[in-house]
Amino acid sequence: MRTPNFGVIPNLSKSFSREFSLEMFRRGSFTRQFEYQVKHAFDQKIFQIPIYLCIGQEFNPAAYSMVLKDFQIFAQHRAHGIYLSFGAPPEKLRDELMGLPSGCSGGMSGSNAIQGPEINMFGHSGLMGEQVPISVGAAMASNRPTLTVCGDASVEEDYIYPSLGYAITKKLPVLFICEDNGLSILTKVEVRRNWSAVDMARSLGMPAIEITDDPWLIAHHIKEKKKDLPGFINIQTVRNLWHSGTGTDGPPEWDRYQLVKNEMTHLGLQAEVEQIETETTLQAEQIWEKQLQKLSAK
Ligand SMILES: Cc1ncc(C[n+]2csc(CCOP(=O)(O)OP(=O)(O)O)c2C)c(N)n1
Ligand SMILES: [Mg+2]
Repeated sequence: MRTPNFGVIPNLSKSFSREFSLEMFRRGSFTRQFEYQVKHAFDQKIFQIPIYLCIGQEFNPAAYSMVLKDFQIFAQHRAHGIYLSFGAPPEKLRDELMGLPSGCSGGMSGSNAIQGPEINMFGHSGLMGEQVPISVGAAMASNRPTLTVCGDASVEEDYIYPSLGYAITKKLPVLFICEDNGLSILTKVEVRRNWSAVDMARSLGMPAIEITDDPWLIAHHIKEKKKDLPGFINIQTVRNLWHSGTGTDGPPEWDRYQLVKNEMTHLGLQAEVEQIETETTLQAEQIWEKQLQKLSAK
């Protein structure tokens, strides 16, 4: 069952330092504001490529980035938040979306195949789930800790099962995360399958858990899992906008952004949250304004 409380541990946020919560909030908030700028530019027809926004899911990568250091990263098409949270240059993502040679993939990939060498983030080809076997191969070749993120639909691809099986057989240092927004474009997960990704991973002997997208909960479980990899986490999360583009089909199942703000208030950090929101909004606006002004001056 999908719920914003799946697996929640009461008062967990209190076990993290104030600095941790503030920095995690800053990362999620900046991603959200950056994505709003992308939406704005797209709606103004500044560029007309397919875009895959992560609004609603922005605290997942914020949480990963707080607890994973020096991991190589393999993600799929909805990866702006991973790129930004781990600290790759936002200007290069902006330029990528605008098709400029200064973009993170030389302006050739657009939104769905971004890479960030600065954070060891590898690009994606657009073939759903291909990052999973590739990441397993990369982990085997390098023995480097590896973060592999896929969606609830890409986890259904037939190359995922043997990849997870190989990773557990060879004890490869891979953390697999399935960002389960319950949707493959528009098709709901319950229409597509009657099995769970966690059961699939467990059937191979892979330690696996299912949780909601509370960022403290994610950080807590990643901290545990990374001590003994490989491991698998299925995160129930909510995509607020369309699969591709900026539209919406109505209110989201739950509003994680607001729930996180409520939790920050419980932690006594309301004033800091307001300040961070002001700062990240301004930061994202300035990043986009600069390039848009340059373009209009041409
Ligand atoms: C092998 C393959 N089949 C189909 C597609 C078309 N396609 C692109 S994204 C997508 C849905 C992806 O869903 P999910 O993995 O859950 O990620 P989400 O978009 O929900 O974040 C589909 C069907 C594709 N890119 N590759
Ligand atoms: Mg999905």
